[in-house]
Amino acid sequence: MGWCSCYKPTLLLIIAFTFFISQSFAAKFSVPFIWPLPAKFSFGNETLSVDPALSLIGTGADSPIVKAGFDRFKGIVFSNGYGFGFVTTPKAVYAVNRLNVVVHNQSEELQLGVDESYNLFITKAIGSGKVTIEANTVFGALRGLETFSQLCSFDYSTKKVQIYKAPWSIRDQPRFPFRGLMLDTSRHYLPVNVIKQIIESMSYAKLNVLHWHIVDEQSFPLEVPSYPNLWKGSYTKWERYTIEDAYEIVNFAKMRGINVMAEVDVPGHAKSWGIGYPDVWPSPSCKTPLDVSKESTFDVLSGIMTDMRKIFPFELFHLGGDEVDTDCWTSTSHVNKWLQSRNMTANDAYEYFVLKAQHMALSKNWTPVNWEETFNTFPTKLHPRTVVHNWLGSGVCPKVVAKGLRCIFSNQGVWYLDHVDVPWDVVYNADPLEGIQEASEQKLVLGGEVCMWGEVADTSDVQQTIWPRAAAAAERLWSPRQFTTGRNGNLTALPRLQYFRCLLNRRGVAAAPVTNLYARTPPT
Ligand code: CP6
Repeated sequence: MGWCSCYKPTLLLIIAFTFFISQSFAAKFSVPFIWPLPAKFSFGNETLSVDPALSLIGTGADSPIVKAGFDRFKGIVFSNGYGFGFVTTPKAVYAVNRLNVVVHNQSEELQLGVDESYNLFITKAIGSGKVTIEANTVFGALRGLETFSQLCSFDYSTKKVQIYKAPWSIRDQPRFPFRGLMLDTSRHYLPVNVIKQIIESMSYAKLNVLHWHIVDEQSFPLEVPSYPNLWKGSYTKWERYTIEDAYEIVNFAKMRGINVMAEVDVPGHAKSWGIGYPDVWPSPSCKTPLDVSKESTFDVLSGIMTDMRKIFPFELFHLGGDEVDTDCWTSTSHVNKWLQSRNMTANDAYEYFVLKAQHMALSKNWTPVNWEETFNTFPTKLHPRTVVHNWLGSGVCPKVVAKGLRCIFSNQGVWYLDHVDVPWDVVYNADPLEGIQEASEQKLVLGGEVCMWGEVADTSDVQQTIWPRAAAAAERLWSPRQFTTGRNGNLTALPRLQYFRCLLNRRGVAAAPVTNLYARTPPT
């Protein structure tokens, strides 16, 4: 039996026995096959069939975003044989013919903290069924559609799409507003269509931020009209993103309720800028970090940001600031002279660069995000609106929020997907609120992000490196903590994640098996 046929859809019954010295304790609970698990759910014992001619009604039908989401839903759910017309014979009778989507606020503004809550009611009326999705925003409606799609499964004996265990009542909302996945298109170029496929798969797991680490030292693939030689730093002239490509990616993501957070990592990780503009290097023999002593370096940065601001409407913009080795600054004579004339140490200059970049981003009405080294090196100097992005271990977010700044959790030991030896449950059991007790401080943790660094993966294997482990983080970031922690989480997550991984496979996503047994110590 293959991995993908092990589990009957819809419901998992867990019976756990824990034996103590003189007493036995039994816990019994049922959990639906919905990933990530909704905040509140209840269900019954009826089976309802769904009409392949299902129509969308309600105020949601007025929204192009909801309508497009509904069409994607139908493409996924009714993918079994309907093109041949077997099932849509006039004799076939379906319980559910219409989907009523009620959206209270039609605004299509997608920003951090957008209301993604929804209610999903699947009821059995006399002789028929009724499905209602109710949401405050079109993006909440999309989340409800995703959940609905996971409750619909093709039944091979009746050749109908069925909803089991109706009536359903689901009231759902995310635990964190920022649920990210990072892609790195500098170490390996990823074609636009591949990025779109990854965005599409993110929507299945209700992830809502694509962190696009576009540029790094190895290549500069993005078109920047103000500095047209920058993308000469791409690997080849075919491994590039035009402005139109970037716009297309942002729009494709928005249609799925996903924001794109672009990154320009400065002053380290920027060597590729110098292929087109060698002046940004301290010298031709010492190329990183960017030359802090020249105003022209900041002109290039400003030009990049001005052009990118037109394509990236998300309020967060990532300025990097990680792994800055200042040796080239002190060893290059004109830069060293500049430091001395200003009575600055190399670390002062690192701070100067980061703060200048922050100021630029703020003046363009962006909120700056920086990797944690900036906070570790000059914690009190960062702008108060800064979002600190953790990666070095798990210690920094508690310190960041204690100082009143906001934090994103990406501990490299657990949430770096390029570390292929980290098993799914280590990803699953990490929690962004670890070590943070105060409610006021917990609110400053925006959420977390899994990072798919590009040194070790390209188009050939990026999806199976991301999935299913990114889904483990996605449930951590969406579902209530008590569902995912302790005995309940440990007992139900594995079979449900195996089911979700198969769902990804059915939808064409090359998700790997959940358990990489080679990463385990063998049983004794
Ligand atoms: N590139 C950039 C990287 C990494 C970082 N920044 C990185 C460092 C260590 C590991 C994985 C990735 N490749 N720009 C750190 C944020 Cl283990």
